[in-house]
Amino acid sequence: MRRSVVLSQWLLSAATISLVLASHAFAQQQQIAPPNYDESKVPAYELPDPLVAQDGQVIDTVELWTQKRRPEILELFKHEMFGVAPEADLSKIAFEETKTVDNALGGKAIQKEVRVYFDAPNPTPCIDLLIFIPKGLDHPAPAFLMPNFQGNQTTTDETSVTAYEANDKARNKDKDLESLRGVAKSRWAFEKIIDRGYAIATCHYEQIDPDYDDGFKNGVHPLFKNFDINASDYTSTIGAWAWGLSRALDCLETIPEIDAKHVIIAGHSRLGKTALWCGASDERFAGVISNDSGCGGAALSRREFGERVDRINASFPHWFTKKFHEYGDKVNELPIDEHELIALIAPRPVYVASAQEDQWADPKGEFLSALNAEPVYALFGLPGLGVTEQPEVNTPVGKTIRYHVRTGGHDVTDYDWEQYLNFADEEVVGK
Ligand code: GTR
Repeated sequence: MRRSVVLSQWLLSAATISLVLASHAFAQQQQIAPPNYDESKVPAYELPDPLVAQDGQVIDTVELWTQKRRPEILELFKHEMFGVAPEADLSKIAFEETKTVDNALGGKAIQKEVRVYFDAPNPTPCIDLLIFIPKGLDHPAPAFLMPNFQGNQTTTDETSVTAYEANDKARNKDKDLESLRGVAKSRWAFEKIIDRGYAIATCHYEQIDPDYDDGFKNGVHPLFKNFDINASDYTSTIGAWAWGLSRALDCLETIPEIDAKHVIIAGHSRLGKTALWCGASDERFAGVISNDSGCGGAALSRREFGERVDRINASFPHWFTKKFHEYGDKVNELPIDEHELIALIAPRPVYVASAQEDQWADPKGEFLSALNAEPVYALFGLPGLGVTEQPEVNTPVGKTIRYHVRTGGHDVTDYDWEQYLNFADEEVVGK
């Protein structure tokens, strides 16, 4: 009798404690501070040194960087932020050319559409790559690979571009996707890109993994043999998008008109975060462009300016690992920061771009990441930004590491493309 009273009292207090803990966690979740846009309120911080190994060894040669410190930092980014590299059966990747148009973009380009199957012979998951290749070149074309947000048909008015068909698991399955033709065309300077002698490939990012927290069921995750929902470092959705884009590069490698040794991975916003991780982890990419990637991309987490780690994890729980959720209120304990994500790209060229009105993405934090990646490029004898203060608007700076902040808001504009094409010419293709 007495024992059961004690037991029920214990159960009651255990229930009370868990209720209190649960409501505390709930309260904490609700207590995400409003974003800070005041430079004077940026906390003091010390960045992890990319050139000091975890055992304290100073990294002062390319060999030490490549053999020791780079692998360490890469592992940290996997375990803390983006998740482990997927183990998938690459023999099930297959490509099918679904369309070729010989005179696209006013006759300047060949348009190809290639379906990349991730689990052949199963029809899904797959991505539909839209590729424009300049005509009349006497060499394979260097290329940009840049995923899109709403489907290939949104990137252009060209009616030859097949409208993306949402499968039944897609978020936008009920939308009239044909009606979206051309809605994002201002972000895709296709003619300019073709005129400068570059190919461009794009696909809808949610064909790789739908962009919502679905318990990692509806995209490519079920194909990853090492995916463990209970692991703190499971492959996140950004990790999955990056993996899918590497498969798109596998496909580009099979197209003779494309110079696959000169493919630049580019992305805007959440896809800028993805481009950085994709380029950092897949060294086949010859260059990387981060357009307004912000928190979890180029912006330093420790500045806690604009969008912060606690907020991004609350809004987009699937983007990063479970482990990354632990750092919301203690970013100073992160063993990495975003300058090291850029450093992982060295010695390959990288472009970090910001927009003046895009304070949510912390333009200054994006600049400071690029700046603090310089010591690693310097090990290779490579230059960097050439300035120590964020430049004036519309004033691109740098060699190998480039940066600009343009006027305007969170977007990809012709101005941005102009700079990316110069970067591609001068840094990637080396014309
Ligand atoms: C925002 C998010 C940003 C950025 C952006 C986008 O809502 O807070 O980190 O990724 O979305 O991808 O457009």
